Amino acid sequence: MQNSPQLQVCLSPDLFHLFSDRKSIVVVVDVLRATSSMCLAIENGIKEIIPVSTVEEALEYKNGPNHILAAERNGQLVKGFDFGNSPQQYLSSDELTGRSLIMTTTNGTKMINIAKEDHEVVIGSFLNISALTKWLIERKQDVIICCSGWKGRFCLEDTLFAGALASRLMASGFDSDCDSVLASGRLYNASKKDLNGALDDSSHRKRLSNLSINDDVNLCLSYDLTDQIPVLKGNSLVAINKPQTVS
Ligand code: 3SL
Repeated sequence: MQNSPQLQVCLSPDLFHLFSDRKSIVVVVDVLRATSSMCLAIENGIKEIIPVSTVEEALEYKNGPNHILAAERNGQLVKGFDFGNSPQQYLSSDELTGRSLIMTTTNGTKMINIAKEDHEVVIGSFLNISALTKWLIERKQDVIICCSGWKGRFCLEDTLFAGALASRLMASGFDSDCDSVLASGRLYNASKKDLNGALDDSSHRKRLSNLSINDDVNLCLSYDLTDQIPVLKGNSLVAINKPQTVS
């Protein structure tokens, strides 16, 4: 008899060394807003996303043909960059189709670069949750859902998404001996009727509100706007199933 695939939830990049097993698929989550923006960018025609950890690394790509450089720190667009981390910038294909997006964000791209050393990495958000769930079930491999958090700390929005995905996977035959699977699932189930309300007094929600970034939050909490699943191949995130657009 085949064993059930195992599920873990890692609540912060700083805890990842405790979970890393060199074999699980890692789902990187940064609901507000990096992984939501990535899903929309791929949906709307970006050929690949190169996630880099620092602004300096992003600038090294400056003169590349067809490159778009995106940088966010502390919720704000970094000076000198045209693109940041607002998912609304990735809603229209006009400027995106066939181009490479070089992206650095405060937490999300950092989590990707930590996980990629020893694991297959895919990108999760509410925007692609059903397609991602189906794909993970079909793969029948162990999974670690990794929350990007905020500068090493726990954050509520990523935990709610982890709980949403964990609940679906556990209902589909995954097994787990991980209390953060239980905790995130219980938190999600208590909050799912009003995710926006559940986040109302959370630290990143307040941070974004102080910057007048509210529409992004509603967009990032929408379910299933895309079937695209960005997967890391080498240093680039590309769509798992999408034919490449020629630029
Ligand atoms: O931390 C990140 O990677 C970002 O998603 C943060 S923000 O939502 O752009 O502020």
